[in-house]
Amino acid sequence: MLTDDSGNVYIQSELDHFNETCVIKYNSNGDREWFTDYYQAPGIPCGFSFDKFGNIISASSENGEIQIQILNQDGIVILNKNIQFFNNRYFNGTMTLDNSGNIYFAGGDDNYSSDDYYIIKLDSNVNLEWTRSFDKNGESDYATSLKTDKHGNLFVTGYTTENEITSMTTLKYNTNGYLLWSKSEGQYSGGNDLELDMYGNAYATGFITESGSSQNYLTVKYNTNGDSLWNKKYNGTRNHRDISKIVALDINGNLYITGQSIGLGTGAYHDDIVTIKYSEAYSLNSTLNLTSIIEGFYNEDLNTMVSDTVQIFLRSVTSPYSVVDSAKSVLDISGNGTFDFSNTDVDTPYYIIVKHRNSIETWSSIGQSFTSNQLSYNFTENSDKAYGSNLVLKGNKYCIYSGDVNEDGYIDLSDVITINNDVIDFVTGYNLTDINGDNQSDLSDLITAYNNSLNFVSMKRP
Ligand SMILES: [Ca+2]
Ligand SMILES: [Ca+2]
Ligand SMILES: [Ca+2]
Ligand SMILES: [Ca+2]
Repeated sequence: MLTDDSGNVYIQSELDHFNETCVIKYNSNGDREWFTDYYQAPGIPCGFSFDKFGNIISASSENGEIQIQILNQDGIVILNKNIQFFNNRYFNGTMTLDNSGNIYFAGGDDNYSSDDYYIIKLDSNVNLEWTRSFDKNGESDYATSLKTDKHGNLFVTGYTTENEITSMTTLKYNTNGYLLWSKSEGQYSGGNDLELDMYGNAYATGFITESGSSQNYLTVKYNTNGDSLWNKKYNGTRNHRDISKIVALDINGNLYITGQSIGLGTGAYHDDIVTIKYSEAYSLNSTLNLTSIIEGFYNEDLNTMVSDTVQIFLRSVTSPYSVVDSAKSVLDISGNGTFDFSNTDVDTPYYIIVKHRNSIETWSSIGQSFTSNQLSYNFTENSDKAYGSNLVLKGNKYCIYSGDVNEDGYIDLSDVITINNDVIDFVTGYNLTDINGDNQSDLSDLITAYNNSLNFVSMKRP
C-alpha cells in the first residue's frame, strides 16, 4: 500500500492465484478512482513504490521475467518493461528505490531446494545495471527484505541454509554490486525485514530458535562495517512461536518490531500480533572528545590550563572545505572538552578546527571520522596532529599558538598594538587581550603575542 500527500491510497494486489497483478487507487474519502486492467500485468506482485516524480512503480513476476510498469496518478501506464530473470523461474521477492531513483529487487526463486539470494539493480530509466546471487552452501537461500542507504549501498536480509540449518543472513553491497560483508546470526533462525538509520547502521529482524522457548523474535543491529553491535530477543508468554516480521524506526531513534506471537491472551496457541518498542536504538548526536591546550593559558609547571570556551568547526575534507557543523564548549584545566554535533555522517572524515578568542585557528592535520558516533582527538600529543604542524611545544604539550587578538589568522603587530593599548589602560576582566587567562591585560600577555609575531605565526590550513 502507498499513500500520497493528498491522502490518496494505492493498493497493489494479486488476483486469481498468481495470474494477475492489479493496482487500485482510492481518494481520501475512500472512493475508488481507478483500477488497472486485470490482464495488464500478469504474475505475482514483487514491488510497489513511488518513483521520484510521484508515479507508481508496480512490479510483478512470472516465469522467467519481472514485469515493471510505471503508472501516472491517473492510472495510465507510462512505461512497461520486462526484465529477464533466471532460468524460467518465478522470482519471489521485493523492491526498493535509492535516493537517485535506481530500482533494486531482492528475493529468491520458486526452486525451494536450491534457490539463492537474487539481487537486481536497474537504473532510474529501468535499464538493467547488474544482477547478483548469493549462495551459502548449495542449499536453499532466499532474500526477504532490502534497503539502500544514502550512499547507494544496498542491504539485504533473508534466510540461508547450511547443512539443513537456516540462519538469518544479512549482506551489504556497494552501489556497484560489490559484496562488502555477509553476517549470519544463530541457528534455525531467519531474517524477515531490515531497516537502516541515518548513520547507515542496519537493523535486521526475524526469529531464532532456542531450547525451551521455541522461536523468539530476533533483532540485530549492525554498524556500517557489519559488526554486530547488539541483539535483542523477545519470547512470548507461552514459550512458544514468536516470529517478528517488520522493523521500523522513527526520527527520535526508537525502533519498533512487530510480528506474530503466541501469548496468554489467545486461545490455545493462536497467534497474536505483538509490537515491541526499543528506545534509543541509535543516538541522534555524535560526540567529539577533544584535547587541546592553549599556549598562553597553559602553565607547564603545574601542567594545568586556565579553562576557557572554544568553538569547534567540522569541515569537509574536499575543497572548498565547507563547514558541516560546529559546537561550542569548554576546555577544562587538562584541555579536555566534549563537543556534540548533530549533522555528522558515518564513515565521513572531517577536518577538526579549533577557534579560541585570542589564539590561532588550528586545523587537524587530516580528516577524522566518527565511529559509532564517537571521535577522540588529541592535539597535544604531537606537532603533526595539527595541519602544517602548527603547534608550539610548551613543557611536554603541543599547544595552540596564542595572540591572534583580532582573529585574522596572523599574530602580528596589529595584535601586539591592541594588547599594548589595553596594558596601558590596565584593562581587567574577560578580554580578548588577556592572553594568559588571568583576567588582566598586562606585560606577560604582550610578551607572548610579541614573540609569536616575531616568528610570523599564522593560520595553516589546506
Ligand atoms: Ca543456494
Ligand atoms: Ca518463543
Ligand atoms: Ca591577528
Ligand atoms: Ca593576562
